[in-house]
Formats: sequence, structure tokens, C-alpha cells
Amino acid sequence: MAKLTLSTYWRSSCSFRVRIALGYKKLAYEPVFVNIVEGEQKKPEYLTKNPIGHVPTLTVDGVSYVESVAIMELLEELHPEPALLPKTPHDRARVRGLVETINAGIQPLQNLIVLERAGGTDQEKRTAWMKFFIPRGLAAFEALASDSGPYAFGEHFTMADVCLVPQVYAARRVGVDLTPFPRIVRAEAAASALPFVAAAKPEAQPDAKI
Ligand SMILES: N[C@@H](CCC(=O)N[C@@H](CS)C(=O)NCC(=O)O)C(=O)O
Repeated sequence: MAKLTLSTYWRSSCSFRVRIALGYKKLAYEPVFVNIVEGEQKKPEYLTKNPIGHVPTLTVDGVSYVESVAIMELLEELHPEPALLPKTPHDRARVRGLVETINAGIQPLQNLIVLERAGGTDQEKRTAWMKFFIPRGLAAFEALASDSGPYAFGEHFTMADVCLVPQVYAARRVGVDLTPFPRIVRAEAAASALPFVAAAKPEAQPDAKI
């Protein structure tokens, strides 16, 4: 069995994604805590693993992989069951569309470095920025999500749920009103009830500062 190491920060939504995916596939890993609020992601030794200075980074037998979605795709290819993507190309494209609605359409806009540029140290400006971009992306996810079944894509837990749970966590932190998004609220509740999702939650991490 390969040795897996995950550079993670408790409140990082992209680290949260990979923690969920690893738990879903029952893959044990050793966490390496990178405190992104204190700037540890910018240290030269970390940048050799992840040159843009982001968490997460997954290391497999000493080889580093960056970008949470690419990491989940790697895990899916190495460990196809249980699957994070559906069987048909069309369904896979739809799930990837949900994933990218969050991964490209929301998360980059709530990243620390972007918030610093957008709002400086003014917390109100930062919150207003996030309260514009998060519901904008969630509205698109809501329109694309399944209107039946417990999860974002219907009957089965997929990579769309993996991305949704951390995004809803971030939305709640800044006080986004989720009532316009009943499919999202339903899917997030169903996914959060799964034990491997609960174990991946920020508050359950050893580096959590609550
Ligand atoms: N597209 C990347 C984004 C990673 C990312 O933005 N990570 C955030 C935490 S969720 C980070 O490390 N931020 C540090 C910073 O902005 O300096 C991924 O999916 O892994």
C-alpha cells in the first residue's frame, strides 16, 4: 500500500474535499498541518511541493500532487471503488460540471490571497465580496443539481457532494442565506450525515482552533 501524506489546514475547503475523498475510499493518510493563516504555505520548503502556495498537497510515496480536483481524479483512477464519478461519460461530465461550478466558479474567489487583494484588512469588505460571489455560484449549482434523490447528482454520493459540503461550510461561516437553495441544503445534509464526511469536518481535525 502506498504511503499517503496530506498537507492540510483545518478550515481550508480544498483540504476538506481531499479529506472527504480519502475517507470515502477508506485510504489512511498522515496529515501534515500547514497553517495558512500564519503564512506557512509561503515557506520555501512547502513551495517545493506546491509552487503556488496552496493547500492541499497529497504526497504518494514521496511524490507530490497538487490541486484538489486533480488529486481526487488520481484517487479515483487508483482506487475506482467506491466511485466518486458515475459510470457514463454524459453523467461524468454533468458531475464534473457541478464540481467546476464550485472549484472554478466560487472557491478561487474566496481564497485568502484574493480576499487580501479585494478587501485588504477590512473584514466587512471581505465579507461583502464573499456574500456576492458565493450565492452567485451556489445559484448555478442549485440549477444544475438533481431535484430528486438525497445527493447533489441524485441517488449516489459523488465528487459534486465532496465539493459541496466544504462550500456550504464556507457559505455558513460568512452568513450566506441558503433558503433559496433547497437542493443544496438537502444534499449537504445527506452528505454530512455520512461518517467519513463527519470525520473530515474542520472541527474534527487535530489542528482545529475552535
Ligand atoms: N484550486 C486549488 C485551490 C487551493 C486553494 O485555494 N487553497 C487555499 C485554501 S482552500 C489556500 O491554500 N489558500 C492560501 C492562500 O490564499 O494563501 C485546489 O483545488 O487545490
